[in-house]
Amino acid sequence: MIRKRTRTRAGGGTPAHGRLRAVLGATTTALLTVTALAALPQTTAHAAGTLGAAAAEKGRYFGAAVAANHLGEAQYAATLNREFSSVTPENEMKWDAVEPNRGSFSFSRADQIVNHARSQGMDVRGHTLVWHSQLPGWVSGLGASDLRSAMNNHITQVMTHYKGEIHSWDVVNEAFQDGGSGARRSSPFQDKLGNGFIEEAFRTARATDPAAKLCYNDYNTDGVNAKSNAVYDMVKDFKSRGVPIDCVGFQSHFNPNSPVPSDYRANLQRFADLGVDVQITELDIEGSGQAQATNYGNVVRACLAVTRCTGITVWGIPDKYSWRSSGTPLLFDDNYNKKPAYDAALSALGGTTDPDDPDDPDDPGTPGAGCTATYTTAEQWGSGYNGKVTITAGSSPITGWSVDVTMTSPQKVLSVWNGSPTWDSSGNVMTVRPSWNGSLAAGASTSFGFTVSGGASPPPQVGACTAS
Ligand code: 9MR
Repeated sequence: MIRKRTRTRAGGGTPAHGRLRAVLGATTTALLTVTALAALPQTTAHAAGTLGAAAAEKGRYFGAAVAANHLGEAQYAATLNREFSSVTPENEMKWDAVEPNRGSFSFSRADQIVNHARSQGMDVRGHTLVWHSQLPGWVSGLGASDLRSAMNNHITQVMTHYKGEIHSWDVVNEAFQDGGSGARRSSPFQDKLGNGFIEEAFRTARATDPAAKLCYNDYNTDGVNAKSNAVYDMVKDFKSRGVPIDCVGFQSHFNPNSPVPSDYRANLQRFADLGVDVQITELDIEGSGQAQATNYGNVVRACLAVTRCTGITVWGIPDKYSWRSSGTPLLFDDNYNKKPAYDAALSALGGTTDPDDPDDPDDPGTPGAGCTATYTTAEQWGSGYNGKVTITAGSSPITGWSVDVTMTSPQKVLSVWNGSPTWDSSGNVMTVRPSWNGSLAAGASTSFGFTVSGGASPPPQVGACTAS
């Protein structure tokens, strides 16, 4: 089972925000002791420097879709941890991932994401319980009465496993057809159970985890059109009959053929006016440069203009891992540099990049102070793997480095080469320093390796590189 929630970022308590508070505290104390300065208001002008912290100051979350197999990549984890206050498992909670065979549930990859999120104080969006896609063949083969009980059992089992851990669930995903018909999409659920399957799924979900917000989620519903009208009518009907629904997710996958609609804000608002929260759930906008940045800024401003728009999730972190990577639709480039789109989103949230933030990869910082650590799995076998961490000096030479590598029990490190490890008391965290390879010229790299037994997954968590 998953550890229960111990703290939350709701209301602005991101780690980044915590750092900001610490800085403000120190600044405030210094100013108070130098009374002649009388410059206290300056401290309040210090805007949040990350997406999560800036969104929190507006009472909202800023999330990312996350894939479990990237969590071991140091820059991926560092960017996620620094910038985002919510995660959505990109594929790991879908039906084919968690119940590949009837009644046989497999939560390990989804748990990896939830555990990571919880350890960072992030919220989790559950995605998704009932969807026609990524649906195992055994479900499509069932007759109506079996399908009904399989659907309700799936919802109950998955939501029970994550009870208390999920802030919002996409209970039903993409149940309406594209185009002008406003009809329901053909699917095993629609075809065998009829329109009532959506209502039944929401009722089962509410009975299982009454604390989770229950959302209907879809795409091409971002502006006012026949499809969004059909969803609107369904939500209105649910609200009038007391069918439990709390939120509507607008996926917001935009590209030149499907641009940000001019009535985006108005559409979000009309749903909010029905008495549900609205969330931007899978945002990505193909493009580059200033045009892309302007679109991102407009989407963020639309959410902020709607009181019940409670948060935004982007569908991935760096462009290279996007489902539409060729369209470079995300906020970070392949090397995790912030794009103009990032700056536009942050600035629309009221934040600004802190010029002195040492965690900011765009901040040149103190010359010579830096190094980065990048993890890859070099070999893998049934019960273990060889890991490799590459250390690269920043723009100036370094004479030493250190990196924390954390294994998941019962995994154990059997040997380390090209690095000297020391261990914490749990035996799970090793701090690796150079053996012979501490001195690196500016931009030069070295690597160390290690053999792990006790499980081929999950990969280790590799912390930030500290240079000396
Ligand atoms: O990003 C997901 C991609 O990795 C999967 O291959 C794909 C399979 O259908 O699903 C993608 O995520 C989808 C999301 O779950 C629902 N809305 C559309 C998203 C993009 O296809």
